[in-house]
Amino acid sequence: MGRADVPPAGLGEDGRMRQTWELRAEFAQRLSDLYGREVPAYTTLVDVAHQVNRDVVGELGAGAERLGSIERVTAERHGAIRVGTPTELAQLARIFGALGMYPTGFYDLREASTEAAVPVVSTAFRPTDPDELARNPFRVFTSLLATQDRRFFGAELAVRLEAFLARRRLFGPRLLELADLAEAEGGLPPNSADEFLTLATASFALSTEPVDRAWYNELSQISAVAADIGGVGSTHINHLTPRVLDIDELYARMTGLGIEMIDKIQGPPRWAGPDVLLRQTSFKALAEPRRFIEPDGSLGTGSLRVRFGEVEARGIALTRRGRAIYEEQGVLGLPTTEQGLAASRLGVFTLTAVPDRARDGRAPAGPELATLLADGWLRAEPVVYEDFLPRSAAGIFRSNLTSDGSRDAEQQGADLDADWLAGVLQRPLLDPDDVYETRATAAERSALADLDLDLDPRSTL
Ligand code: OOG
Ligand code: NI
Repeated sequence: MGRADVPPAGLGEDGRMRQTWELRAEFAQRLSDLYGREVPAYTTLVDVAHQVNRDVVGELGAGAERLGSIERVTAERHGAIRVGTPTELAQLARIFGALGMYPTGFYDLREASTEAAVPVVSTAFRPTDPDELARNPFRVFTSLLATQDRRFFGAELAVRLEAFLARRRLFGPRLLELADLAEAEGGLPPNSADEFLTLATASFALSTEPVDRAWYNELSQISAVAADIGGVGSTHINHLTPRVLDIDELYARMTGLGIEMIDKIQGPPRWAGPDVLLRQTSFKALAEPRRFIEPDGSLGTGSLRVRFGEVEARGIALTRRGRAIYEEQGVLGLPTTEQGLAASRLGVFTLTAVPDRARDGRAPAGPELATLLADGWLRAEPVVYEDFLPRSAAGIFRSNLTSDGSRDAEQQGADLDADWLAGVLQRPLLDPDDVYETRATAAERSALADLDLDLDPRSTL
């Protein structure tokens, strides 16, 4: 047998390269299986979410799929992961890079929560290309502990905390090597894909290593989030969030099943207009058995409540102007129809020219968007909000903390901004508004070209 007949080493049956999106979809599935085994109530939440979605589709038909096909919505999840050091976050960025998920958005939860101590800054790793989102929109809200912020961690404690974190290794060299390869090649051959996904999934499993009780408690005094991140030797998936089409109904059904939910649904309230941005709620963190090393050195048992079951409903993305109105006036400052959101450029939409509209010899009066929409020259498809809301995120963190922790307002906070985070990540940190604007503007330009019109210079979002 000549060399050419020998199958390349390490390839499986079909030898077909697993593409980036397939790795992402498979990773999301494996994480979901893992988390379902670890937190059985998650499985209940997913079941109830799917029932609600089926009912909404039954009631509304195709209208229920206005913001994504039922297949996409059913498979859709976001995860939440928390890490302790810039090195850990940069490594995580390589793993997510292999899955086609790029850091998007800067969320400073230290500032978003005035009541509770939430000493983290966060980003979301997610696909940004519309086709990639359609294939699998898996995203992970990822938080980094701000050990350098003296309002939370005094200098002496910060030294011990940073030393503790520097000793642990969350992601091994083989995992990172495969991640880099997958990102460079746009995928992996099946055997390597399997190895990569196995190692990646395992690094987010809850560890059975005993927790140092005194150390964990010391950090808990400052913030339960600090203890969850810096009090243990590994990371884990905190929650995995399914998407539901009617979150009020889901909240009621979960409560009806006797499952204790947090006080409220975060984000915009239910209203008469179209769903916008993001609404979230969760069941309360459950006690999970853990082993401890007691202060006297003996091995003990106990439990920790850190993992909760979040669920979300996604709506239409808002433009910068739309978002500013929402921040000032809430949803009641927004138009109550999709057409109104599109025509006012407060919501993000992709425009398409209506085919054959010009057949009767008429031409559009001009490039004015509201008129083109009203006269039926253009059709507007809503763009779903793929990101997070800092106040909701802080609210979700907070409603699952057993205490508000403490912070010393006399101390100087650390200046951690989006540029700083990009430096930590060692890759560009995308701005969600830019991502939406690029997509909407490209669609608008091409729709107008189809009508022999130029982009309206006022069309910037
Ligand atoms: C993240 C909390 C925020 C969201 O979806 O906004 C969050 C965490 O608990 O690590 O999950
Ligand atoms: Ni979440």
